[in-house]
Amino acid sequence: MEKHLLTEEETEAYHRHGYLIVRGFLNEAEVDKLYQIATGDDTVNAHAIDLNDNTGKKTRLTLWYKPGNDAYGLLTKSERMVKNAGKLMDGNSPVCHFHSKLMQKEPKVGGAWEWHQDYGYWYKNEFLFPDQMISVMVAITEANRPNGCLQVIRGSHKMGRIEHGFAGEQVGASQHHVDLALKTMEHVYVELKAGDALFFHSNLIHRSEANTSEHARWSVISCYNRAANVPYNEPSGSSTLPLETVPDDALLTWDAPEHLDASNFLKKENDQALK
Ligand SMILES: O=C(O)CCC(=O)C(=O)O
Repeated sequence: MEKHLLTEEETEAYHRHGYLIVRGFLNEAEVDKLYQIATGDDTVNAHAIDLNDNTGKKTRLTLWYKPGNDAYGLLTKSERMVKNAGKLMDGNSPVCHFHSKLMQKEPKVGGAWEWHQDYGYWYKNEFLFPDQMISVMVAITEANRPNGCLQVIRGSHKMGRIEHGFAGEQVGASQHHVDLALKTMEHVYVELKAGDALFFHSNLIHRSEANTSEHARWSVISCYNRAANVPYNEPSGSSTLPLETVPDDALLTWDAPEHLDASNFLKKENDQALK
C-alpha cells in the first residue's frame, strides 16, 4: 500500500499541472481481473450507452453511481484510490464517490471525446467547488496515440471553468478558449500502459481522438467529490455519501463476484447527468 501513497513532490506536480500519472498503479493480476470483466460481462454490455461524437462516430461507456463489491467497486473503494484522491482534492470533509465509468473505445469504430473540462458537465449539476472534485483514470489496456489516448492541456485547470456548449451528444468547451489555451500551454498526449493511473483535476481541459487502430482502448474512470461539496441539481445522491475504504489487496484476495455488480447505472435518456 505505502508505495502507492503520493509523495509531496507528486502532490505539488498535480497542483502545478492539473494532472499526475502514476505508473504501475495496478499490477498485472489486478489488470487481468478488470479486463476479464470489461470484455466478458453481460452487465457491462446491458448498461453500455453510445454517444455520438461530432463526426457521428460512437464512443461507448457504461456508467454507474453505486459501486458494488466486484473488482471495479473494490478498486474504486481501495485505499490507494480514496486516500490519494483525498490528498489531491481541496477541503477536508469525507471523500465520496460521484460515479465510475468504463470507457470502451473499440478498434476502428471508437469515437472521440471533444475538448472539455469535467466541471463543464458537473457545473450543470450545481456542484460549487471544482477543487473538491477529481477523476482517476486507470488503464485496462495500453492507451497510445493510435488508439485514442487522453490528451490534456497542461496547467489549464488554473483557467477556471470556461464556457461549454453541445458537441454531438457531448458537451464541448468553447473552441476559442481551447485555441488560446493551446497557444499558451503544452498539449500532452497521456500514453499509458495497462495498470497506469492518471489523476486529473475537474477543470483540466482534455479530449481524446477516435481509435483508428486495431486495438481496443479500455479504461475505468472513478470520479470523487467531498461530502461538503453538495450538488443542488444531481439526482443520484451518490456524491455526498462518504466511502468506506477497503484494503488495496481486496481486489485480488476478496471473494468477489466475477461480474460487475454496481447499481444505479446512467441511462441515455437522462442526458442532464451525462458523465
Ligand atoms: O476516455 C476518454 O477517451 C475520454 C474520457 C473523458 O474525457 C472524460 O471522462 O472526461
